Amino acid sequence: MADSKIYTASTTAPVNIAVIKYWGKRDTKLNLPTNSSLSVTLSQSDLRTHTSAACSSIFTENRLYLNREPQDVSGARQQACFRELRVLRAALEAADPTLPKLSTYNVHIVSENNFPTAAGLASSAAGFAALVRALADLYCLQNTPTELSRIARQGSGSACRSLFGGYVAWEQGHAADGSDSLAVQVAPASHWPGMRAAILVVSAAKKDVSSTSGMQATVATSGLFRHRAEVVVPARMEAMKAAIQKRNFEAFAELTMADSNQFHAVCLDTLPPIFYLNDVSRAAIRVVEEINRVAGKSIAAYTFDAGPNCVIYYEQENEAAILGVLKPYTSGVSGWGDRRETVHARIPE
Ligand code: 2P0
Repeated sequence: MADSKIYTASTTAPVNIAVIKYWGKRDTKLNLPTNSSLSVTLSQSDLRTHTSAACSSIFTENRLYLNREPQDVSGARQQACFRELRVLRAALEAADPTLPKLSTYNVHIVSENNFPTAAGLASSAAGFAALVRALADLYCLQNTPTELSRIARQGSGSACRSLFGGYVAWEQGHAADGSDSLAVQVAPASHWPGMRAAILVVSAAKKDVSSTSGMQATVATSGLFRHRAEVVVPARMEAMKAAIQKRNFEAFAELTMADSNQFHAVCLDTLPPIFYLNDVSRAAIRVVEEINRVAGKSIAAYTFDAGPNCVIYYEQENEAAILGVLKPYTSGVSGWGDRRETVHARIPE
């Protein structure tokens, strides 16, 4: 009898915010980076994508909805994820002929972000991580998160880091087929229970220059970029891993701020120059620099991705002091989740 059952799986994937930034590809099809990167995964309750996947022999086409809007599933990134996951499922079906042939069915996917999409808050990272995790669950795959990171990376580079919680390195790898360009957990969130992140939402608008096109313009035109990828980042990756292992916040903060600043310097060194920071972003930098000057050491660290929104890392013991200083710049600071790991704060335009 024909199998007309609808198989389903649901999952969530969190946003990650890099403290050593990915910017530049050596292979644009496989999303192979020119340097390794390292991120902190934010609390699932704060910024995340929720994704449900279904497949059935009665579905006549693949479909994907993001925030209730139909999306194009014919793109190379989506197709790469579908193809790779189907290959893994087909191998299970070949080993056990009693399994339903899900690898031959079309899929329907429904995703919702609980934060602004494409505003420099790592929406593609959570989005592709959730897509890969949901399909892996639907297909009952037993692959490790590192194995799945090879697939999520092909959806969006930074997505490979969102398959883990805590502190995550994406090791750039050197193989031409990308088989060693994978994410690994450096430490779980529980390793540093006092770590917090506040997000100052400067703007929820979609960014002007996408990361994908911006980083390739940088690779093509920036001289500073080569020095960053070849000399600066390899040393910083090691220093950052050591800072995390030792829970050395000062070292963590100084590396984080330096790497954000160099990433934006490389953007400015691109032709035509790319501006992701705005006046409010620069005001946030000055506030954090002032907090650290008054404290006599780095107790807060700013970082900015491909957009003007500011993420500030700090330790719980300094929360009152830091959020108190930020308060004039924010409205509606609220606690999120049980660990109060992330605070959304809005800086007026
Ligand atoms: C990062 N960003 O490490 C850096 C810092 C933005 C600034 O990863 O083309 O959306 O999909 O591989 O992953 C943004 O780039 O780019 C990014 P694609 P992605 O988080």
